[in-house]
Amino acid sequence: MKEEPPYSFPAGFLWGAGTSAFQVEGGTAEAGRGLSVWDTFAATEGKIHSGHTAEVACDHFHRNEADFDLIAQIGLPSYRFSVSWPRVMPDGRTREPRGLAFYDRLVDALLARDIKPSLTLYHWDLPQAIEDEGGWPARDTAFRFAEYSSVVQEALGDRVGHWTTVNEPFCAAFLGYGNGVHAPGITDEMRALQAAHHLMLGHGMAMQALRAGARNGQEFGLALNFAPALADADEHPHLEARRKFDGLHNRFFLDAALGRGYPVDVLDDTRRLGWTSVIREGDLDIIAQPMDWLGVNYYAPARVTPLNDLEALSNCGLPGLRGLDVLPPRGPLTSFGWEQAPDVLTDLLLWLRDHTGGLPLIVLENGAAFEDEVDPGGRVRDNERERYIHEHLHAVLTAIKAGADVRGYVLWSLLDNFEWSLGFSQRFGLIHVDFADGLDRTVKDSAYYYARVIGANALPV
Ligand code: IFM
Repeated sequence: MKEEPPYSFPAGFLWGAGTSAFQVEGGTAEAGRGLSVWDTFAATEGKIHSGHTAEVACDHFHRNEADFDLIAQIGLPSYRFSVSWPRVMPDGRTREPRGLAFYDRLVDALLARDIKPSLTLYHWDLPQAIEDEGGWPARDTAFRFAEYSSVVQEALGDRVGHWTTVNEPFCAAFLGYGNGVHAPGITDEMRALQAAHHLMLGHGMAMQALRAGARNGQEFGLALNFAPALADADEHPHLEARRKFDGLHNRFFLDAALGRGYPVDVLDDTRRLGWTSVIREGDLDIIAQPMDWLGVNYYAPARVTPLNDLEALSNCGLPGLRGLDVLPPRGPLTSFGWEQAPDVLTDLLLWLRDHTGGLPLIVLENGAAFEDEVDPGGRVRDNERERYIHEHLHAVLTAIKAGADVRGYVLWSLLDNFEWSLGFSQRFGLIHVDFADGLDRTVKDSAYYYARVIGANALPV
């Protein structure tokens, strides 16, 4: 048998770049769109860096065709985007035909350029009306989410084959309702864990609804963000700190989705908060729907250290975490202050290979923010991002060679965009957006590097 060249990716590997609706669309008051929790949060003083809001964002709502021309020009085979629930159902329940028509045109515009659409149903922009009825801590929200998923499937399922139910339930639950740095800005440990359960229930119900309406060749999965915990020493208190962080951050959502229920150690750590009464009989079976792949979002590890006082709240403010702190990251860092640790991605993919029993994996998010500038010659020489992409793709290849079934890599992000509570201060894009003047787009050098890798389906040797 002919040997594969050592630096090539498997045939059929999914390549692309992603965005999410609230971060890029703008047009927040157009075509009947309702308010989302993020509109409300961004309008609240002191919540977003420099008071930025996403009313215009990248104006992708109006400029998406031009952005898709750039995708085609760069040579990216797929585009991952999210549907804004309040755009297609302004009150979370009632269809808005103009919102659905927007995504209808968007999908057609992608297909006309031979770009494969990859759709995420929930990337955090919950309709404010649903939040007003209790939001994710309320059980009813899971039912509303499943209904919304069917509506989108009915409208776009004839042309979209690649579906993610929920993106990073960890962030929606624990940052939204736990430490309050994300919308809706609530700080309540019990509600954060209840929200987490209902997000997972919503995922399971959406999977059932999507499968019921599935067309040939459609694939469905969930995207989880992993922050592998690193301990400084191989001794009991350090390993215990690692176990606790890893349990809540990484195993909690994963084990439930895989059909193992919530990890017993995490239940033990958090039970006293009184959240488990929301888990009803049958819920865990609903959550455990078979997935076609798992979306793996990876940016950085977390270095953890034990505290002497086991009851002391953790400095990361996550619900139920006591007796450990997260240490400052170690260099090299991105402009976000995140540690660049590609080797940890290899370890994570290999751990997932074993822990999931070989479920296909897609790196659905990976990328870095740097302080990119357009030079006088009109070029963005983002060599740091180029190196970052190279090292992380090398890490993916290493995991594949060691037997991880990784089927794709989707870079975050296509465009510089609204980075949640950090506003426009963090540039993750392959394409520079001039937020100060006219929203002009400039394709960065890293995009051309990425395109060369995709074209060859291999890393340059
Ligand atoms: O911009 C976010 C994205 O919305 C979700 N995952 C992490 C990215 C970078 O912070």
